[in-house]
Amino acid sequence: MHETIIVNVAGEVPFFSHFLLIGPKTYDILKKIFNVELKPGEYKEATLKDPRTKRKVDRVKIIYLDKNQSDINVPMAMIAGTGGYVIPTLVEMAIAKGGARMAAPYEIVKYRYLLGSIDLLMAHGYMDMLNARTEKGVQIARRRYEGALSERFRDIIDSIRDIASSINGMDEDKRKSIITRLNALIGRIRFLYAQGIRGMVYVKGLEVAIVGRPNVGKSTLFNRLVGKERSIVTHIPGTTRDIIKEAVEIEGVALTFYDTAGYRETEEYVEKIGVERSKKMLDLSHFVLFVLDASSGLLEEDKKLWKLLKGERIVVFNKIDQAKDLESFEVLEDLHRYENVFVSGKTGEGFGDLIKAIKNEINRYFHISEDLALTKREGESLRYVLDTIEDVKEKLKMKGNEIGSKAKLENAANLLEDVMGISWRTETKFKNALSDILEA
Ligand SMILES: Nc1nc2c(ncn2[C@@H]2O[C@H](COP(=O)(O)OP(=O)(O)OP(=O)(O)O)[C@@H](O)[C@H]2O)c(=O)[nH]1
Ligand SMILES: [Mg+2]
Repeated sequence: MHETIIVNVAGEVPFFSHFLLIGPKTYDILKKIFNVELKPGEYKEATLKDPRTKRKVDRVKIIYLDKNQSDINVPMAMIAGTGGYVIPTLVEMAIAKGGARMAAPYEIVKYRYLLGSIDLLMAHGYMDMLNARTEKGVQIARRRYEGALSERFRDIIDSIRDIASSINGMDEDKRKSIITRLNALIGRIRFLYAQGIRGMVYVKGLEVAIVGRPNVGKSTLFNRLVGKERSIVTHIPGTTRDIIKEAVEIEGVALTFYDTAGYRETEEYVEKIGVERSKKMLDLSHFVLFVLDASSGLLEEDKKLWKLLKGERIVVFNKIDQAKDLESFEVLEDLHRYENVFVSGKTGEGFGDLIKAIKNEINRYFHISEDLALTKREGESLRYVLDTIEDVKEKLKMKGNEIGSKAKLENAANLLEDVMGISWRTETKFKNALSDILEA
């Protein structure tokens, strides 16, 4: 670390300011600003003066740690003050006197990574903690930050390398024993994979799109579900154009509902874009609320959209206050494989059933209590490693594949190590691994 950065720890609290100054110039900068001798590890009081008016801004408390005392091997200081003006004054002076700069929230964790005290899995856990939506989500993220996932990755890497190194001088017994070990390893990776994919839902929540043809009442239902008049409702089909989202918490899980543009074939330019976005939401959602209009009966567009749906869904018959022709819906294939609920967005009738159906969907994801989570990138890498090992297992059943198998296993181990970011550490690696968070 060659820069010196200022971290505003207390954030926006007006009557309390708490800073960290971190980096090689920490000592010099503090000496210039406060004109005091600082001894490592000692507590010191000093007066902060405005550089222009020379008037006293605040009496601050400083604790300076040299590089041996600080946990990231870089000098740092904690500075606490009470007045609101400490913030701009101190920042201004630290910049002017020593070229320090204000740090982004993720920078501490970046330095911890670059300096070797945590890996990328842990770094991601730290950021997940800041972004977690529920208590359970924080717990999972914290375990990751503390290294629980890294430990599992290391075990897997060690096992892979161990097995790879024992592939030589093969006789039948050895071949059998290696295949047994590969089987056990496959089981472990599968378990971690399944657990981690479900676990991430606790951190990030579930995404639920409300879909249906125009005018069936999607926005009306959306507003009721999120408890506010967020989306525009009119009698005109094609009212909603862009996707509108809002999060609520149900059963300790953060659900983000997406109100989408009504599905229909249209040549109207803006609406067309909206419809494309709705279609995309079908793939991104964990499940959808498919809305039908009970007052109009089934239309051609309902049928078309039904055919586009692939995943889990709750079928919501809306406008039940004016229900007419419910039989017409029976032609939808597999209609009764999914939960059917009957509601009125207008009167609120049937909403208890809808919430119950949503809770059932949530429970499908959470029937096991998870304590680890994987990001998409980590999940894909594990998946790849799993496929590789299964492939190696099949190949090793026959003679003559030993050298190739050994190399494949070694590559798989290297890939996992790369996901952890521990073979070598760069800023680019950090940014790539956390891009899902940093760019959000
Ligand atoms: N009678 C009755 N009318 C409803 C009900 N729910 C919605 N409506 C009316 O149906 C019309 C369309 O409602 P929206 O919520 O805008 O429908 P939408 O599906 O979002 O429509 P688009 O955004 O155009 O796709 C409005 O006039 C609503 O007041 C209901 O349960 N009963
Ligand atoms: Mg709408």
